[in-house]
Amino acid sequence: MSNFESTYKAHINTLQQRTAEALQREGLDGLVIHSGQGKRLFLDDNHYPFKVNPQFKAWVPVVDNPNCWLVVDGKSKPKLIFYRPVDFWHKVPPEPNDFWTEHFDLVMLQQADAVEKHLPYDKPRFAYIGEYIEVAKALGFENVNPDRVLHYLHYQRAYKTDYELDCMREANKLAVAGHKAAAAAFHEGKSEFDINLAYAQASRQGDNDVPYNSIVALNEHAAILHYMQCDTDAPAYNRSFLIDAGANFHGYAADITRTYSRENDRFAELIERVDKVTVTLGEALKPNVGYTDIHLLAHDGIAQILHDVGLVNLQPQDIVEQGITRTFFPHGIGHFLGLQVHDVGGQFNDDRGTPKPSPDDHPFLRCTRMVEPRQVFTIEPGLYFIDSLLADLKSTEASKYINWDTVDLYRPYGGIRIEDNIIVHRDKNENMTRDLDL
Ligand SMILES: [Mn+2]
Repeated sequence: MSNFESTYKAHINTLQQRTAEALQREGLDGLVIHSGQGKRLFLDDNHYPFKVNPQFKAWVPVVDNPNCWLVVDGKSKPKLIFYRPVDFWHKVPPEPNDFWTEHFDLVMLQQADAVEKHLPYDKPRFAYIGEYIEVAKALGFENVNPDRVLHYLHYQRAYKTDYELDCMREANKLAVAGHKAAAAAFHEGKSEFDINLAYAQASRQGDNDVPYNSIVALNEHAAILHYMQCDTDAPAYNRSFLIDAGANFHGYAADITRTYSRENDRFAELIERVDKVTVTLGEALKPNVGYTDIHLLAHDGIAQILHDVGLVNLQPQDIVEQGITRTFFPHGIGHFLGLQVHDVGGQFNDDRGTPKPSPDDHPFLRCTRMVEPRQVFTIEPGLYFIDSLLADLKSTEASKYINWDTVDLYRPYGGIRIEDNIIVHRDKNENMTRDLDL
C-alpha cells in the first residue's frame, strides 16, 4: 500500500487549498468537521449502522468511528480528535498508525462529551460541518454547514486527486471480484439470497460495508429499478439476472451493474446490444462535452435497439421524438462517483452553487455539468419491461407503433442495465470496470 502514501500527501494539500478558498469566501478561520454519532433505534437499545459524514472521510480513511472531529484551517497541520473510549462492550479502535497519520496532529478522546476542550475557543470564527446541529449549537457554533462553503467543496469534489483515483480503482477490484462470483452463482441456479452471499464473500464486503444496498434481481425482478429484496428461495428457473452492486475502499465507492441471460437467446442478444451502448457512451465522454448530451445519446442508442429488434415500428429518431424511449429507459445515464455513490455537485453551474437542473423531459438525470479531466462517472444505460410504464404507453397514441407481442416475450426477463465506472483523463478515458475484464 506504499502507493497510497505517495499520493495521499498531495491529496491533503489539495484539500487544504480548497479549504483555504472556501474559508476566505465565507470570511471564516476554520472548519470543525464531525464524523457523526451513533444513532439508536426508536424505543430500543440497538444502533443503526454508523455512516460517516462524507466531509470527514474526504480527509481520513476512517469510516467506522463516531465522535471524531477534524479541525482544519487550510494552512496549519490539520488536527484529528480521535475517539477511543474505555468500553468493554464494543471494540475500541486502536490508536491510528497508518500511512495517513503523520499528516495530522492527533488527539485521543476518551469521552465523547469531553470534546470541547480540544475544539477552537473562538467558535464564531469557525463553521461546524456535520449532521448534529443541536450538538453544534450546544458547543457554541453559530455557523452550521454554511451553504457557500459546502457548495464550493461539493463543486470541487468532482475533480478527484490521484489518491482518490487509486482508491476508486481498488473499490472496482473488490466489486468486480464480487460480480464474477455472483454471475457464477446465477449460472448454478442459486437464489437471490445465495447470489448476494456469493457477492459478499468474493468482494469481502458485508451488507453494511457496501456503498448502497445491492440489487440482486432474478427474472421479472430485474424490471424493478431499486429492487432491494433477496428471495431466499430460487425460482423454478433462473432466466435472467441483473446485479447492481458496488464496494467501498477507504470510503470511496464502486457502482457496477451487469445483466445476464441463462441461455443464448433473444434476451442475451438484447444484453449484448445494451452493452455496446455502454461502451460507445463511455467513449463519448470527453472533456468539454455536456454530460446531458451523453444522456441524450443514450436515448438514440436505445431507440436504435427498439427499432432493430422489432419492438417499435418507427425510425429511431421518431422513437426518441415520440418520447417512447423513456418508457424503456426511464432513469438517468449516470452520475458522479466518489465518496458517495451518487457523488455531490452534479447539478451546479459554478463553484458558487448556482443550480443547473436537469432538462424538464429528463428529471432523473443526476449530472448536468460539462465533462472535465479528473471527473469520475458511471455510464449506465438500461432497457426495461416495466409493467406500469408499459401500461401508460399502451394508453397513448403511440401504442400503435409498439409490437406488444414482442414486448410480452421480453417481460419475463425483467430488464437490462450495464454500468461501468469511468475516469476522464485529459487525453483518454480509463474504464476501471472493463480494465478488470468484467
Ligand atoms: Mn449508478
